[in-house]
Order: sequence, then structure tokens, then C-alpha cells
Amino acid sequence: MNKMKNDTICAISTPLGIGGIGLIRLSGPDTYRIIKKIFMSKNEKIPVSKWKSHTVRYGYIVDNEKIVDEVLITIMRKPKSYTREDMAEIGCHGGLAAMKSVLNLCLSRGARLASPGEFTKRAFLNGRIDIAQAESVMNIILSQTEKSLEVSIKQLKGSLSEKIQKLRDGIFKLLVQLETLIDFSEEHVVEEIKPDIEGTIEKTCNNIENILKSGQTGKIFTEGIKAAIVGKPNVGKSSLLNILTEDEKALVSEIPGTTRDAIESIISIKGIPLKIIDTAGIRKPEGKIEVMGVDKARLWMEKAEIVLLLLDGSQTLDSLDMDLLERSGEKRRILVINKIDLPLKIDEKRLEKFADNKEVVKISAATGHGISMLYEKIYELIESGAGTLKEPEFFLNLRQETILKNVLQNLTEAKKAVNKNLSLDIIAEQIKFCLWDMDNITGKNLSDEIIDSIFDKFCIGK
Ligand SMILES: Nc1nc2c(ncn2[C@@H]2O[C@H](COP(=O)(O)OP(=O)(O)OP(=O)(O)O)[C@@H](O)[C@H]2O)c(=O)[nH]1
Ligand SMILES: [Mg+2]
Repeated sequence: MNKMKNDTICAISTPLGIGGIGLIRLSGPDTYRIIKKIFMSKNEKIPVSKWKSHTVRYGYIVDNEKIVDEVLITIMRKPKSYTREDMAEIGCHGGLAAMKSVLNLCLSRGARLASPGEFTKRAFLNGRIDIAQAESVMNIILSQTEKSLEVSIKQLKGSLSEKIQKLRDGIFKLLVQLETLIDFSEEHVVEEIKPDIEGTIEKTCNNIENILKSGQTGKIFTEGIKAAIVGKPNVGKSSLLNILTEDEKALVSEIPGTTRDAIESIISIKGIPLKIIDTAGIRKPEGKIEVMGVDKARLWMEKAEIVLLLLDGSQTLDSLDMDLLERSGEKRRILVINKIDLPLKIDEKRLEKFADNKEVVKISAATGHGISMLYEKIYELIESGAGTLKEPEFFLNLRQETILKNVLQNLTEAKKAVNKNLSLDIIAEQIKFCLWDMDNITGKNLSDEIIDSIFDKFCIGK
């Protein structure tokens, strides 16, 4: 088991840069000794050792006599803290210099700089949360939409762990049942019990398959979907990005070739993060920079999960449009006619042939006409690719997904063994593998190395 370090750690927990306030976190047995050395209260006489848990103090951080910053300090005494250790959070003025000075002071007075995720790792090692919960902390940090935040928070409270525990209990009962049978094996008893064993295995497999399905949807909700807007120059790609994101991020002009480099923005479509990429207009490039821009646009067209192929409705289809229609044929795409506020010249009949029986969406990025329809079509396309977008119950990371797939495979093997009337020992062995794997999800028998690799992905200060 990963050894619990008994020193005091500290780190800047808010993003570096200029901000209103920044937080420095301390955790460990020396927390309050360090605070005592560096904090000067405005007018309070009570010593740090007597401060009550979950209270806030106002004063100065001082380096000997010199004032470094004006701060608020929150203290949380063990075990009622994030790490279950004595903790303090120093709310500094958010400037980088002030934060660094306070951090350096903590370090020089006996704290050690925390490694990435070390606060959460301590919460795990001290038994406050299990690994599945710790991993959901990461999801909370990465959540880009309210929906993914909601699911991550449920998971932090233990929804996935509880589900796994229930399944584990079921499998454990099965093992006990099998081992009893092994001890008193009489042919007719085995025959009688067989449907029972098969039933439990079947039920567990179904449950695991459902969790895996939910995880697949969860992936869409956490990682999102990439959609590239492609089209020839001047069709209104940047205008479309701006109207979809309700922002003026991309430069729009009547000069073809305005966008040289891809621009990305993230929006939420019914809780799904959609990363929209505005690309350079695809045409026969002239200069070196244009070549790069066009190459990049083509690359995005390949990389994106969804392509929004934009066409100018006020012009007839030309060879550039035709080329793009052919090239993007294999992609999941939506054909979008823009500029419908102008007289339409585009040959819709010809276009419909490329639309695979799907509607061609007509919009005006200038007036906003048809944009809500486009949102709907994007959502439908995501849904058609994912099977269902029922709100996920859980998020699974690759580690959890791999383990569950393993369990499923072992259970399937066990079921086959039952069918083939193989020895009960063999079945029991398979079931034991499953139990071992299930425990890995919540972190009961993980090696130090795996635990470290999980927390290494965290940011410093978490
Ligand atoms: N009338 C009309 N004009 C539009 C519409 N959408 C874009 N435009 C105009 O078309 C021109 C080109 O728009 P952009 O959004 O820069 O086009 P783009 O596809 O990003 O162009 P490049 O980056 O050069 O490839 C601008 O003058 C826009 O104002 C629309 O729906 N209707
Ligand atoms: Mg552009």
C-alpha cells in the first residue's frame, strides 16, 4: 500500500495568472505551526492553536517584520477536512508575485511543495474517498458543461462506487455458493444449483454492460464532440462560428481568405460540449501561408467527428464546392446553405443528392435564421452516432472501462464453463479474478505505481 507521508504540503490551488484572489493550500501536521510563524492578525489575540475549525481569520502574511500580503485564512482541523489532515487555505490577492512570496514563505517555514493531486491522494490514503471518487474529482475539474458537472459530483459522492460494491457483493455471494458446492459436490446438487449460478452471472453481465454503455455516453458528455466548419473561402464559416458561439472570436470580412488558421470555440448542445473549429477556406492556395492554412483545414475535416459543410446559397455550386462534397462524403456531415437572406442561386436539387436522404439545412449567419434548426440537426447527428444520449449515470475513464470489460470477459468465460459442465474449481477461479478486478475500481488492491499514475494526472494544488 502506498505509504502515507507525514509531512506538511502546500501549493497554489488556483490557476496562475492575474485574478481577484488566489488560494494557497496547506495540509499536514505542521500546518498551524507554519501559520503561526507567518501570520499576523489585525487585532486578534487568540493563538492559532486555539482557533476553531472552519473559521476564517483576517490579517497579514509576514516575513519576519515585513508584510507580504493581506489575506484571509480558513482553517479546517482534522478529520473534517478535504485530506482528513489539519488544513489551511490562505486567500491572497491574486497577483502572481504575492502568491509566490506567500508560497515561498510556507516552504521556508517547513512545508514541502505538493506533487500533482497530492491533496486528493491524501484524502484517498486517509480513507475519506475511494479511487473511483478521487477520479471523479478530476472529472469535476474538467467538466465543461453543467450536465457533466452534475454527473461528476454524483460520482464524487460515490454513485459509481456504490454500484460496483453491489455488483461485487453479488459476485462474492456466487463465489461462496460455488465454494460450498465444491466442498459437498454431489452431482444432483450441482444440477439443481446451476440455473441459479447462471442467473446471477447473467444479471451481473447485464449490469456491467449497462455501466459500460453509460460510460460511452459519458465520454461524449465529458470529452465532447469536435465539429469542423469547412467550405470554400467567403461562404461565411467565421460568421457561422461567431453566431453559434454568440461571440465575435473569428474575424469576418468580405475578402476571401480571411481566416488563415483554425479557430476553436466550445459551446454546449443540450449539455454536450461541442468544440467547433472554424477553418481556412479551402481553395487552390497561392502563398505559403495559404498552403498551410488549407492543409490544416483539410486535416481538421478528417479529424473532426462532425463536418459542417458550408455552401454559399447566393452562388451556384462550383468545382470547389463539388470537390468538398466529394471529399467529405465519408464523414458524418451536415450540408448547410448559408446566406439565404440573399436571392438563392444554388442548385438545391443537385445538392440533395449528396445529402444521403437527410435534409439540407438553410441558414443565414447574418440574420440568425435557421440557426436553432442547425443546433437540432447537430444534436441529432451526435445522437445517431452514439446510439442514445440518455443522460449518463456514470463517467468511466479508460482505466475503469478496461477493468469492467475484463470482468465482463471473465464472467462470460465462467458462464461458458457452467454450460460445459466444467469443474466448479475452474468457475470459482474465474469469479475470483472478477472480484480482484472489481476491487481495483474502488482502489482496494491497487499497486503504488497505479495509484501514483492516477494522481499524476491531476493538477498541482488539487
Ligand atoms: N448576406 C449575407 N452575408 C453573409 C452571411 N454570412 C456571412 N456573410 C458575409 O460573407 C463574407 C464572408 O464571411 P466570413 O464569415 O468571413 O466567411 P469565411 O467563410 O470565414 O471566409 P474565409 O475565412 O475567407 O474563408 C462577409 O462579408 C460576411 O459579412 C449571410 O448569411 N448573409
Ligand atoms: Mg473565415
